[in-house]
Amino acid sequence: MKTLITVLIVVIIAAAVWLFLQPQQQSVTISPSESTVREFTVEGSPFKFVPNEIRVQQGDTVRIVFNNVQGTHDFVLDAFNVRTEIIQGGESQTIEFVADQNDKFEYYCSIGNHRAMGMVGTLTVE
Ligand SMILES: [Cu+2]
Repeated sequence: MKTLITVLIVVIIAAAVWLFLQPQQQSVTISPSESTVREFTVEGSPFKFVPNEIRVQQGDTVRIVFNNVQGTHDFVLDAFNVRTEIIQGGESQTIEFVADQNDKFEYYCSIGNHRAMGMVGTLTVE
């Protein structure tokens, strides 16, 4: 009986600690109330991105759904350290980041010479 009570107390303390930690972890990442999520769908095909221009406000959370229409491609944005995996035509992958720098940034496909062939676009953070 004592063991059962001890186990119950430990479980309750663990749950309390867990509940206590949850909101803290959320507030450390980003404060969702202050950040607008902007979602864009970008299509990749030989050898272009559509659209090849994206505009957001500084502080926005940017979600990019990369739809690969044809070929083998990825979507890379070095400035924010995000990239999709290399995916095949018909596949899709989503990346998300906070646009915390104010400037123009190039996104591109890192496969072979695709970047030089025109698989580039500009993200403008205003
Ligand atoms: Cu490509």
